[in-house]
Amino acid sequence: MSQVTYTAAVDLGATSGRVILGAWAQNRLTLTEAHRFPNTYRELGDHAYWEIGTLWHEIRTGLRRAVAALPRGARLASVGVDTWGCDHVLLNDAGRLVFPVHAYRDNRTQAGLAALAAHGADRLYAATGIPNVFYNTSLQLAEAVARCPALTDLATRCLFLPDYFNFLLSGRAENELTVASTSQLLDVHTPDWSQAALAHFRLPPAWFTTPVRAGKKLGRVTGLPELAGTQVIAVPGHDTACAYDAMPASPDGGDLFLSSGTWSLVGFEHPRPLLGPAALAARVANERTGSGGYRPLTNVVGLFLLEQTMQDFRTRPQTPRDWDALIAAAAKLPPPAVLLDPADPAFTAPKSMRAAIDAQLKRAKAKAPGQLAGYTRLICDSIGQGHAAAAANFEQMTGRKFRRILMVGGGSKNRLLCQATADAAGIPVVSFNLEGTAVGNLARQLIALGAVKNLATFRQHLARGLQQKTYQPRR
Ligand code: LFR
Repeated sequence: MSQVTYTAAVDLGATSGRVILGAWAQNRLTLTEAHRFPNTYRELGDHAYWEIGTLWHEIRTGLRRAVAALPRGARLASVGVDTWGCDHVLLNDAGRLVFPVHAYRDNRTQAGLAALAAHGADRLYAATGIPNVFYNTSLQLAEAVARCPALTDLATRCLFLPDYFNFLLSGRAENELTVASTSQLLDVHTPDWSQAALAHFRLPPAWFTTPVRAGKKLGRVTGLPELAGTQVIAVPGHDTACAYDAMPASPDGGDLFLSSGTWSLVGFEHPRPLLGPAALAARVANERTGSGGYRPLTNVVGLFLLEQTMQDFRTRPQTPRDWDALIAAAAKLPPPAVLLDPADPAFTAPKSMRAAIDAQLKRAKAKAPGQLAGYTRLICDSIGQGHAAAAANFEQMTGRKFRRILMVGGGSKNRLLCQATADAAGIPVVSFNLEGTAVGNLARQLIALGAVKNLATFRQHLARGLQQKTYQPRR
């Protein structure tokens, strides 16, 4: 019998989390969803917090189910954790939380955002390669320290969410590079913290340790008897880094990457960071790859627009069939006369997304759609246009010419969005039926375990077995 390597990915998104069991045999990866659960932040007074205890409970439930799903006699070799970027915990030496875990959509960073926009954003961009955005860890921590100065005495360590779950699983506290690179606190030219950025935001350098690379073995799982012997491996802690790792890209560099979910992350792999005024104006974030390289990307507001609008309509498709019906109804409508500007700050965390959209349309003297299908059409066309604008910016900045857009994530199942992207960008979109974030997470574990030689080899094997659909631009 051929050998099978079993690994588990804990993959947390802002609206849902999952634990996926991967079985690697004969150069093929088979996924089993062991557990899926909803995630949301909760508001208390004026602030927004993650339910961190619930997330940990669901992770443990998922890992137990993953082990229960193993064939008799098989063992789980390792587990890795990825989450959305930027969010973090503050701990003391005993590993206790000393500050509640805020959600990045909390608007506590607005004053800092405006202050940095007025003064210093370009200097910090040169130091960190990260533009001034409301969710940055830098602004969050600066606000926390300014409002609660005792924190610099209480806390001794800052871990990002994947680092924290790795710590709960293994007992080892490490910062990991890819998620650290979302913070606006990492030096853009080295794999270590930027002392200039830490000083600017008045943050204690001792809170951070030199980030480890993906693939680092952190120790064995403790405190979960079912997982005795299973290794905890640091994978790219940032979900987007995992999704990019999983892209079945052609080695010639002609592919633009699009990870489409709550956010649309449009970018590519590049040997150098993109810096300077044009990159700053286009809000290019020079985040790091699992291999330590660069993946310049633009964050376009994504399907959050549609998810939130559905909440206003108090309806959401429950089955793939319901989704098809909504998308078909939206596709039949005439193209909207005016598209949305997805960069409108009013879309960040509105009380009502529908009202925020209507207000923008009113300013543009355009009529608001009446039905959910109309909003769906407007949102998909607008996001597609946002993808194309990001692609054009990258081409201009690098002199590259992209030949295809590779799309993974929830949005890759939305044919309206795929087609709108191809139409606006004028190049084919190839959408993959792929849980990109979980697959990238599993890939890094398999490489660390020696079951796969390297990422290029993994991508080659992956591309062979994937279902894909190509959307040609209609002009
Ligand atoms: C996507 C993501 C994006 C990041 C945003 C906020 O899940 O990780 O890459 O910009 O969430 O952290």
